[in-house]
Amino acid sequence: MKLETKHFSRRFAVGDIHGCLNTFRKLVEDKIQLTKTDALILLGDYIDRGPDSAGTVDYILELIDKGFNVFPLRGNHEHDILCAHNMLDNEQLYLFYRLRFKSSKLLDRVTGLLPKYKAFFEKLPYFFETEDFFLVHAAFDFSKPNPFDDNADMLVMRTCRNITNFTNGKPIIHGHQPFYLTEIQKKIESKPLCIPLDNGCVYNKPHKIYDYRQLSNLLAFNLDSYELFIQPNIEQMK
Ligand SMILES: [Mn+2]
Repeated sequence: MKLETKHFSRRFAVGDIHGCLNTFRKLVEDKIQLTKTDALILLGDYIDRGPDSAGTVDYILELIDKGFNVFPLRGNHEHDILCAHNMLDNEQLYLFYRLRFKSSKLLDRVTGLLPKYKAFFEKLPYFFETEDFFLVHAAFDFSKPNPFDDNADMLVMRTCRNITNFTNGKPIIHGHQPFYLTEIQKKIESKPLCIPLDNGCVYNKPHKIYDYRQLSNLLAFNLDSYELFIQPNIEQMK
C-alpha cells in the first residue's frame, strides 16, 4: 500500500512491541515526543508475550483517535490471532492465548476475539511503500514473480533475500526477527538496503537462544536523519 509521508515534519518507524505498553508509551511520549505533525509507522506484532497486549492496541487506537498520524502494519501475531479465531472454538482460543501468550484480554471466553480488536487487526495492511522506503513486518521474497502479492512471506520471512530492482533502490525497514543492538547500529551506519528494527523489546530475562542483555530495547528510527532512539524495557515482568 502506498503511503505519502514527505509532508510530515518527522517520520519514525518502530518495531515489535509485543505487549510492552509502558515501554512503548515512554518511547512515544518521552523519547521521541511525538507531535501531530509527525508520522509514526508501526511494523506489527503489537500483541503476545509481553504484559499488556490489549492495552498496547488500546493505546495505538487512542493515539489515532487523538489525531496523531500513526500507521500500523500487520505482524504475524495479529494475523495468527485472526486465523485462530476462525479455526478454534472460543473456549480453546481463550485458554490457548491465556497460557501461551498472556493475551486473554483480547478475547472473550464465549464469543472469542473482541470485535474492537478483530476490526483493528483485519484492517492492518501488509506493507507500506513511501516515497523513499518500503516498510514491512518481516521481509519480501524477491525470488517470487510477484513479491508484493505474497502476503505470507511479508509476515514471517527471516531475511531480506534477493533484493533486486523491485525496490528501485528504496531501503526496506522491517521487524520480526530480533537483532542485537550493536548489529542494528552498525547496519544503520552503513546505510543498507535492509534495516532491521526489532531489538527484542520483550526479551528482558535470560533466554535459551538470545543473549537478552543485548536485547530488550524498543527502538524508534528516524527515516530522515537515520537517528535511532533507544527505549529500554521498563515492564514489570513476572
Ligand atoms: Mn513477528
